[in-house]
Amino acid sequence: MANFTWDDPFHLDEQLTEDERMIRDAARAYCRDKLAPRVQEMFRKESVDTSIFREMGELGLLGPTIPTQYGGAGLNYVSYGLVAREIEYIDSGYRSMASVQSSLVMVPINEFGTEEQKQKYLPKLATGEFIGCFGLTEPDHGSDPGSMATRAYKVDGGYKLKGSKMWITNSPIADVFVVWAKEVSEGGAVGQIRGFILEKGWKGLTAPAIHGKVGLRASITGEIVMDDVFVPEENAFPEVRGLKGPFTCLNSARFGIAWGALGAAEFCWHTARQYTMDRKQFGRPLAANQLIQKKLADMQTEISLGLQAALRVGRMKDEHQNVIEVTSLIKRNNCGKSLDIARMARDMMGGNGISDEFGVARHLVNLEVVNTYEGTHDVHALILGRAQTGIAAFAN
Ligand code: TGC
Ligand code: FAD
Repeated sequence: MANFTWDDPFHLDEQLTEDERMIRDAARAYCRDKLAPRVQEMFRKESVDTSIFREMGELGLLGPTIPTQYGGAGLNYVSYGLVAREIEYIDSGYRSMASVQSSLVMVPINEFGTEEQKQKYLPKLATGEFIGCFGLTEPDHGSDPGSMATRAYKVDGGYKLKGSKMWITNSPIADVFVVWAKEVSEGGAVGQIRGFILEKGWKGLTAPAIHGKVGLRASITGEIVMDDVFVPEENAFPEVRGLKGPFTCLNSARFGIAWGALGAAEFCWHTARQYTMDRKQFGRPLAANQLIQKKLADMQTEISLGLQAALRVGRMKDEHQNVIEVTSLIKRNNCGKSLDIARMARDMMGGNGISDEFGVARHLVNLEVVNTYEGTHDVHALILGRAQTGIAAFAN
């Protein structure tokens, strides 16, 4: 009879292929050896280390699902999820840097780009020579991107982009900007949402940083301000129209986040377990108390169930099944449960839980962000509510 493995009760490891395990192990070694030693300082100083993109690029961690002919690693979605989990075990900010590059910049260029766009941008994004960002959210339009105010005015030879994007991961350090705007015809009619690739240094394009974030401080966030930026026709995605464009990217990123958040939760669980076994109060380990063991059991249960669900969705994605709603289900549940777990772990560590030396409080504030971006916890509930009732509660 197989033994019970406390940190892998469903033997997830055995459900992976040898290649998937190898990729997971390579990502784990890099993250624990190279990323972990840097994170506390980066988080304290709210500073970003751009060399991380190159390091990840060398290991094939950027654009893992992108075909090898464009510099990607050509891996499956389960591998992408496993990598996200390893990165976020260290910090959600590092996973954000990687998932924006992979899912929100490389995926749309690969899915919707012309051959020239793919050749020009994907290989350099894969190595980390180019850093990418994705502009959908605006100051006045977050959960409701369909109401966006950014416009792409049709002009001779291309478009003039006017508007601003808010809360954009990587934007102050980005070389490549995937931006979504509503097309306006030469006659002035406002049309559908379209996607554009902008480059750093273009006239009228700026990306000021947003300072003072209390979470995700090891990842830089900024605005994208477009003051009549001329974008040549060859930098527009030719075919895709409407929200399907940006949402296709979000399907991939939300899937990665569902795995990543559990990586952060695992760190909190492992740390709280060790801490409560080592620390004695009332003459015995904290872990000897029933209340503590109940919390550890809750953490173990939610993480193990969440990982099984994420693996199942990964297999469905790799079989090209439609997983839009089920991606909302795991993004919402895994982020919400991970946030609960980080709060519980923080509490179990008493005053030390407040110190950034132990990493749990950092994960806690990071997970507040992760629970909000890529569709808030409640917005995903509304997506699922619509899918089971046929009634869209967010719209009239
Ligand atoms: P709705 O009527 O639902 O859909 C409009 C059109 O889009 C299509 N569609 C999808 N296509 C592909 N994948 C999906 N997941 C799709 N969801 C919808 C849909 O079929 C329809 O197509 P068509 O052809 O009929 O026009 O649109 P709505 O405006 O009613 O949407 C409402 C809602 C709540 C579902 C949606 O707006 C939403 O998901 N809001 C959340 C916004 C969001 O997630 N923003 C994320 C910004 S990026 C980010 O946060 C990056 S953080 C990065 C990091 O650091 O990791
Ligand atoms: P709002 O939409 O104003 O929502 C506020 C509250 O109202 C939430 O609780 C929400 O659930 C609730 N709410 C909204 N509508 C409804 C409704 N109909 N019914 C019930 N409740 C509702 N965006 C990008 O485009 N690219 C990025 O790279 C990016 N990176 C980010 C990085 C960070 C650090 C952060 C914080 C955000 C980032 N975002 C990015 C933006 C993120 O996607 C948005 O913050 C998120 O979608 C929520 O939008 P909002 O902040 O405008 O909140």
